[in-house]
Amino acid sequence: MTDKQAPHLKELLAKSPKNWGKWGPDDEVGSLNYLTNQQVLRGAQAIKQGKVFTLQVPFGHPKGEPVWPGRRSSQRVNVMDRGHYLCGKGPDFPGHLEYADDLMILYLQGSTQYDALGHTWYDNQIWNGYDAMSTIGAMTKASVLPLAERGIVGRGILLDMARYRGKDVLSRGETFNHEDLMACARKQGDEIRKSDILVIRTGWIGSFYTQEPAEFYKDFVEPGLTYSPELVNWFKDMEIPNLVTDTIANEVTIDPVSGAALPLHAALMRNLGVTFTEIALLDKLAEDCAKDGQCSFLYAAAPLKVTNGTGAPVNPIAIK
Ligand code: UVW
Repeated sequence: MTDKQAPHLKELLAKSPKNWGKWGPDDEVGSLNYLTNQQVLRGAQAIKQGKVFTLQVPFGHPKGEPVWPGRRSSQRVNVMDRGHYLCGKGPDFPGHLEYADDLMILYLQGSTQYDALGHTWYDNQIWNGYDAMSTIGAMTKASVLPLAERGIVGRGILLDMARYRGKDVLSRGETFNHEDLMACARKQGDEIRKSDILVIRTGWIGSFYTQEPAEFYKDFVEPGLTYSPELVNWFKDMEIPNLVTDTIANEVTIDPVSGAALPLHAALMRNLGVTFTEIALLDKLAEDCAKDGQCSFLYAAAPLKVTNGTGAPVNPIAIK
């Protein structure tokens, strides 16, 4: 993953814009501030048919969950069930009510999830300029909790980049930029509007379920958005609050121009406060949008309230 030629993000992003301080010195939700009451109502106006789509990958699928290399799928253990009662070990409640219980161990970044704004950084500072020392032991600044407490609701727009390029799945390392997103929206008969929640489909996460893990993870370079100063300025000017994709890391893994890994985590999340929703499953929503021509919807999501969490699982909902 290390590319000795890649510049330090401090140099690459030396002139890149920042929203630090824009919402005060204590802000921990960044560009979610753009999702005002008016934006929620604008999202509600996108509901035309009452169709509901849930966008989370399932926990406990026989193949596990698609995860960033080095992380592991969740583990669920049944710790109470009928068997406990059969061998006389179940608690005997007055009235003889019985129950089943599960315990789960999971990476908070290991399924469909919101990254906390402090999840990635460079140069010892996280979102809003907080010291990266605040990540040690527990994320005491810009954790996922403030995002979870606020909730994320607005107008979502699906940008089906795979279908736009005539493919089921974009190729390893295939890139696109904001111009491509706008062209895709136009081809779908819509347009990206200010403060829209961008929901970008590449087909990548869907492909996890149709091939062997060795093939999926081989030469791991996901397709996705690629860094340029113009793209970052566009996100800033468009006041984009939230980037949702069906990839593990929301951007091409290695920027083919600079050689840096995940520079948009730095330029968008750390510097502009754009929230990232990763590992969404968008195939059913995309199929329906292609059929009925409606690619905008009310997007609503609330990650789990994990105090000091670096991220948290979520099951976003799109209502068309
Ligand atoms: C990393 O943390 C490397 O990526 P992600 O944001 O996908 O969890």
